[in-house]
Amino acid sequence: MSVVGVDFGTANTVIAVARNRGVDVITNEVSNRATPSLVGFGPKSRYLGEPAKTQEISNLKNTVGSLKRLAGRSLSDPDVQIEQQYVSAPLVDINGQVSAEVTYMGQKEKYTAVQLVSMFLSKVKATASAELKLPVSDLVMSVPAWFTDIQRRALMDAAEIAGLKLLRLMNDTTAAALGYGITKTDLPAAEEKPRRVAFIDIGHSNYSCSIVEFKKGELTVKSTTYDRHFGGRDFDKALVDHFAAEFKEKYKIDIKTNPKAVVRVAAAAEKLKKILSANLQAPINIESLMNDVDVSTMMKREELEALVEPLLKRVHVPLEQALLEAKLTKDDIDIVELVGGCTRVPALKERIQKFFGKTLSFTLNQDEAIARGCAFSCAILSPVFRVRDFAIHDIVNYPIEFTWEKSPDIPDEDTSLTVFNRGNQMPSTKILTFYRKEAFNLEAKYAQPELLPGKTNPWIGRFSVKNVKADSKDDFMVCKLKARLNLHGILNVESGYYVEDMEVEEPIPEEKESEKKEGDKKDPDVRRDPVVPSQPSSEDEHATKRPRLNENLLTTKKAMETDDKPKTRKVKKQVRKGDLPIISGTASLEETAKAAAAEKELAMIMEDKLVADTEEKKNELETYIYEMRNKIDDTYADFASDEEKTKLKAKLEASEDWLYDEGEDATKAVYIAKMDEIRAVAGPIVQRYWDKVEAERAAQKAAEDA
Ligand code: ATP
Ligand code: K
Ligand code: MG
Repeated sequence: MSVVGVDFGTANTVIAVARNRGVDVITNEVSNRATPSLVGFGPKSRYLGEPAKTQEISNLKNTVGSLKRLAGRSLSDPDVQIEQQYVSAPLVDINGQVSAEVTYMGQKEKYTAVQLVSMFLSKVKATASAELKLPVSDLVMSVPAWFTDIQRRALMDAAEIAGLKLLRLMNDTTAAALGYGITKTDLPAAEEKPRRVAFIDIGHSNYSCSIVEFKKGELTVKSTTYDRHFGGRDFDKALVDHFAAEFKEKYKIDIKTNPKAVVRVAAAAEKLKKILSANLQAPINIESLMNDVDVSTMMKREELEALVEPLLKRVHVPLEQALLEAKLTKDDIDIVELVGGCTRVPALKERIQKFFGKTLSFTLNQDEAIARGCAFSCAILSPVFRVRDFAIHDIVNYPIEFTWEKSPDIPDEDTSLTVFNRGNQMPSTKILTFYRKEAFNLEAKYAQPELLPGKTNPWIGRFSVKNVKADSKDDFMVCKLKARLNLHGILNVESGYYVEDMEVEEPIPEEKESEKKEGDKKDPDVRRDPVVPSQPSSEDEHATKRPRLNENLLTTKKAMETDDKPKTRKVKKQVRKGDLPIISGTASLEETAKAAAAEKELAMIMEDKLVADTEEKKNELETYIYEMRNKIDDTYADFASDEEKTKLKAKLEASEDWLYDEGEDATKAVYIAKMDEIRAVAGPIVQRYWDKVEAERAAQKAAEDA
């Protein structure tokens, strides 16, 4: 079984795998340690990753990037309109989901962002599988901490469609923190002051900061803040705008009227930007940019910094907010760790360093830290690896509330409750208690829509609780619902049950008075306040353990612990009497839709494979023709009669002519057949040659043995 971690970036995706000796980042088919997060469509097959990048400029209309930022969004969202500036294929709508319209195999097709992500993840799967020489299924993938429920569900669906099992969607900076902590042997002990590290990730589109406390064997995220539109691409765009104006004046060309020219300038601008991270000035030259005009100019680092000054002015904002929410000051931060490609920009480093007033740390590989953290997380969650236990306490970024219809029987009942607050621990389970006499519905939604990206709909899900009825005395059924913000940061009402008050005998606890009080508090006067979030988050499972169910387990365990006959007492307890079925409606795809998409994806994979195999057979044939032509008058010259030589040469020539004419675009079977035709002529000659080689070898061995 495979253990894989994936940093699915806006620009680049990095894949790490856990193997016996540790965690390694793997290379793709062209030996790169990062793969462009791009999907392209061609006349015969798709281009996934590297080939999509190679084809990009000649195939702009059919190439889609920004994949992760599109998944789970709607076309009308202003954020998606921003994204369209960076995506060369036209974005369209399918049933409320942003999609791209492309030409694939000569047909106009529309694919949802979820499908596009699953196409890319198929490629990730193939890359990892080729490297590991194993089928790949389990993985952990990272997302920006600000991703909402619907975005996270979209990525889960995409992974499933690609035949992957996502064990955890992990926040980017938390993954970096795990990679940092799990390899450190000098973390403070439980009773010591924790080590506090600020992790700052600035990538292609996105900037996040997490303040994390480390102790031996655990990390606790204290705060995570972000600027959702801050990254390398903003630098590139500032440069493109600058050069567009310069070229207009200097060369009288308007690149903004020519999409291909814009993309070429953007690619050159990105290169220039990288050079300016290490040099004070650099040239930019593009041949025949448009209208046969060659362009050439210089830029100084300080000029670039002036161009992005509006961005640089915002650097401190997430940092300040992170400290505020963690209730810490700059002096409390022991270490500032930078990750993400854009943190190589000297102006950003300077501003961050100045903000914290301390030397920055780069102990993590900036490009690989997040993928490595994900691979460690996958190893922790996977049964195949034994990993040092490391608990991960992440936090809730958006408060979530439940709302419900007022019960006709409880006139003064509230109809909403915020159950998860920003800064609460995540994952976490809360038990909600309702008093009802009939089936009821509740809805979950984000309590503060203004915190959400763009114009995200705050709705999360609708949950219908069935089989609820009054008891024989026409009294309320006590319904308990388990609301869980899970390892992925996705909310579900996972199960429901009902309880009855019963008198049970239980041992009198000798110690832990405080715990007893907590327990007593758990069920206050519920008639007035029908929804009681119980289970303090400190009791919740953490990442290193399998989901562990609580409350009820606790009671049964106590009831069973009667072996050593401790003193007991009679107490009134709520005892679980039966299950309540729950029907959930969420933003996840329906099973049937997912299955249909998975089937479609599989068919496209087969199509791609057939095209690749055909190409391979064609190349084999071409190589074989050249090889035979060279060898027939050389290596094989003494093993063929003149007549045979003439016949083979004629066959080779005919085959070559065919290959460059009608054979240019044949099927796999036809290439194989052509190869067999030549082999039929060449076979006896080659055989004679090998017989001779073998005879010589045998003779030599006999001489040696004698
Ligand atoms: P995101 O995290 O925003 O989704 P990502 O993970 O794909 O995106 P990274 O791979 O961390 O992003 O970083 C890519 C960005 O870093 C690109 O904009 C790239 O141009 C920029 N970058 C890489 N190296 C340098 C450098 N030496 N100087 C300046 N910028 C750089
Ligand atoms: K990345
Ligand atoms: Mg990134």
